[in-house]
Amino acid sequence: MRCIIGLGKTGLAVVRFLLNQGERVFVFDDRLKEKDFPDWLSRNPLVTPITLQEIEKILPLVEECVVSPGVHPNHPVVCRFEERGIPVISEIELAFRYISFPLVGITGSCGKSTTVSLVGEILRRAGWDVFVGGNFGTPLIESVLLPKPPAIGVVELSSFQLERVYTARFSIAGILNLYPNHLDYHPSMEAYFQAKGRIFLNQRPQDWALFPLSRPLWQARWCRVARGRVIPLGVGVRLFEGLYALEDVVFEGGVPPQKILSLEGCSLPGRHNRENILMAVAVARILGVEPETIEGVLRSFRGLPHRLEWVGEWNGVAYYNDSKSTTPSSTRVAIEALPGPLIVILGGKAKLADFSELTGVLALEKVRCVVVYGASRKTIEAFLPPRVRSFSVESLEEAVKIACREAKPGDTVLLSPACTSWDAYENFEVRGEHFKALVCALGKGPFPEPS
Ligand code: UMA
Repeated sequence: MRCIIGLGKTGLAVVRFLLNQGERVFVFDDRLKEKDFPDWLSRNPLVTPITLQEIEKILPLVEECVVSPGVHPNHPVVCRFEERGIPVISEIELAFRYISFPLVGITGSCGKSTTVSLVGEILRRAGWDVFVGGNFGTPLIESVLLPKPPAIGVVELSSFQLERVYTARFSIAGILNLYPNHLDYHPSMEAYFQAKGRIFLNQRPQDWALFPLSRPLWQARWCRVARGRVIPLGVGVRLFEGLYALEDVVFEGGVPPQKILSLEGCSLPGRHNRENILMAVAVARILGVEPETIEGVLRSFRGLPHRLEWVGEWNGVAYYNDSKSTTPSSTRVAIEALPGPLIVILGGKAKLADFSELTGVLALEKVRCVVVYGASRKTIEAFLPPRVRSFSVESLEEAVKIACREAKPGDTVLLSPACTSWDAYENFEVRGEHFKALVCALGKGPFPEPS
């Protein structure tokens, strides 16, 4: 029998799948008592819930565990199964055993959801029947229960999911970047790197490995672990192979280089989005999509909610919602991406106590002022550069009011918190929606569409 650890989105999808296969399962969740489970699970005689105290009893009956990504590797239940030599796998690994279509896997610390959805859009526009999911939205295992298998799957992969991948193979695998993140889960940056690198683990020589050359720290190591054909990607540099973007033009490296397509009219801001776009273009080109189709999608793609999302413009001031940024690294990327003058709103509940990565970028001339709010505001304040004007308030509501008061026509107000939302909200989406509502109320919205 299998034991499913964690009954959130992933665990429930795994249980549903295994029941569909006629299997009996054990299920474990620390919040088993508090949770309301659907009838198909709580009343099913094939499902046996177990508690921490009951683990010893079931050990001889369990052949394999499927653990949810958010369950820490040092969780006592995970450790007990591992000590006993029982394999503990991720849902991605389980799904792969049943999947008959090729997979494109995208990972990285930032930008993977945007890239995955962009790839999905391009492939759909080109006529592919595509499944898009993974860490972004729908668990991969759900694709196995579709009435008709898709032609291809495009999956966002977190380091948590990749850590427990053993045989899953991604015909096209891309790593966008690597910044300090989830270091409460991975013991070191090296361990985080190793987990991400598992995306290339089962590639064959005919597969494709993609990564930007803009991260010189990691690039040589990606080259060493990649087993497929490597396609380097470059923004603002010429390459002899791979794909690169100079200004608004994407070239395929070679002698002479070939102009592939134009990025004019593409509304995703910032250099990091150029890397996301290049990754998506590379995947699409490998799959034979025509440049005109890619250009069409790039011109109409507006990005994802809460990721440098344009909210509106009021009195000549543009407002951006980047609530998804929960680490200093991704906030740094957001500040770098937007033109000044900028008013930056930071705060919430910090994941890390170190905000030094923001000190330099907040000292840039283009930052007019900084507003910090929420539970970790004192921690953040200690890292603000002396030059910058700053305000410290309790709530996001007050932060928005101050930002609006300080902004002059031509300025941009950016919410990019560098912290989790858990001091005041259920998740980053709720925080982002609240920010948008506050901004719209200030401007007596709704705002006009950007031209
Ligand atoms: N649980 C325990 N014990 C624990 C921890 C959790 O019993 O110690 C239980 C909880 O009570 C809950 C369940 O496990 O019932 C939650 O499992 P989970 O945290 O793995 O969450 P899921 O709902 O399964 O969602 C996961 C991903 N969450 C995480 O990786 C934390 C979702 O990514 C993903 O969309 C979903 O699977 C489908 O694949 C979210 C995320 O924040 C968006 N990801 C991180 C990120 O993007 O930075 C990696």
